[in-house]
Amino acid sequence: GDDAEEELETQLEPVPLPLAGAQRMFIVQPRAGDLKQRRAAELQVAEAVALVNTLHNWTVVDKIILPTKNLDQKLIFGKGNFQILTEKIKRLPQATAVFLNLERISTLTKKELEDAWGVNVFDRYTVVLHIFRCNARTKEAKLQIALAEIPLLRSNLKTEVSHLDQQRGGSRYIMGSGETFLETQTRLLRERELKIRNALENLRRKRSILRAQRQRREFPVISVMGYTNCGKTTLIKALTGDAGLQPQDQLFATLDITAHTGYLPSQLAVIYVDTIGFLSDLPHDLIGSFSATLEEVAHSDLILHVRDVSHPETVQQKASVLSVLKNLNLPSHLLDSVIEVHNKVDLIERYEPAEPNAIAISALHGYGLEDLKEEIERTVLKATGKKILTIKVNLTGPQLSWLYKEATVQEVDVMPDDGTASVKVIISESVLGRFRKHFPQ
Ligand SMILES: Nc1nc2c(ncn2[C@@H]2O[C@H](COP(=O)(O)OP(=O)(O)O)[C@@H](O)[C@H]2O)c(=O)[nH]1
Ligand SMILES: [Mg+2]
Repeated sequence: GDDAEEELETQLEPVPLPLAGAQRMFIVQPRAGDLKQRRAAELQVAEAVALVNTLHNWTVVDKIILPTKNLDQKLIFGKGNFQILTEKIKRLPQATAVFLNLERISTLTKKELEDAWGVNVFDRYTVVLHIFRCNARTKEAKLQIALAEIPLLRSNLKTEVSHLDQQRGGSRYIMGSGETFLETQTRLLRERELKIRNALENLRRKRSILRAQRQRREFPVISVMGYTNCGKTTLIKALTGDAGLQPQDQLFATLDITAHTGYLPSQLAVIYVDTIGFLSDLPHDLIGSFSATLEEVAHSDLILHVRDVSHPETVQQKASVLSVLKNLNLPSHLLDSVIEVHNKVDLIERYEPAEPNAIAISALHGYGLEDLKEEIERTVLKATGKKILTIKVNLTGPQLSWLYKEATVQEVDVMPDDGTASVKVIISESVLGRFRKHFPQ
């Protein structure tokens, strides 16, 4: 029942990671070998910057690209470059952490670098995992993250134990059970992993029931998806203006900080949800957690697929977004109505989309946004079954204020002679039904 479930949830509370709270990051991007890799490294740094900016209390203080010959070896940088790096970090006292943009660094290397630099050092796996964790809304997503943390805990454990061994001159750290410390901890981790897997299995069975119980929402929800750095946040800002400062946002405060109110050309209010960004070379262990954080997308009314069409890998990126979307078990009407947005067209001369239905914009310069809003409105009205109607109301009664409250009033055309008004509203079938019932004619 619910009690057992709650107990399990507290047991599976994610372990605290050192990345919680505000971080001011210095990004270090190792570049393999020859100069041809320079452009690739620049793209990787841009992605890392956008990744850090995903969380509102993280900032980038500086970034650097450094060549390395030893990507797979213990020493990541040559002596000279390591010195440059150490100097640079010393001159950045405000930095709280170094984000070393490699998929994984060993716990040992991490410790050595931290000793040399005097700040925390994080690899991509840890950073990405933390972002996923902050984006996990559903129980399932949280469990997926807990699962992805297991390998991290395992490798921390190994280092911790070898550290203990060095201190005590042997591995005779024996608990009452006759197990060594390492054996006990390894067993606990294995048990934790098993529990998480079982809980996930149970949730999957229950999920369809939960979904059916979900309440109908009043405002259409639009999920904005795409690769990290493609311009999702810039676009949402451009579409909503300073909506974050408007009191209306309190209506959505329960939803999430990444939800923002915007208005379509006919004054229909919609909520834009900034989803977690796709990443190039997502570590394999994290694919499950990534999809789980996107699960909520299934409950939106419309998906905007934003592409950075100036990116050299834009075609592959599109393919991988579409393939993830297909695997999310989205309702087919949602999958079929995806609006493809081609962003950053200011970087390409005379851009013409290859896809006939795509909308070319520059979120940064505000180009193409009116077309986009119109397209969003058309699609949202269709998806939500809302209609734009003109209703005649008697001004002596409460009809007009009822409509203001329950629907979106666009225009009121008063006829002074007979005390009525023609009211143009955006209204759903169900609200219209209630209106007719309240105010029979
Ligand atoms: N040139 C250009 N840059 C853009 C455009 N839209 C976003 N950017 C830049 O791309 C980077 C990533 O944007 P952001 O909105 O944070 O991407 P997100 O990771 O998808 O949320 C930022 O430096 C933006 O200024 C655009 O239309 N043109
Ligand atoms: Mg963003």
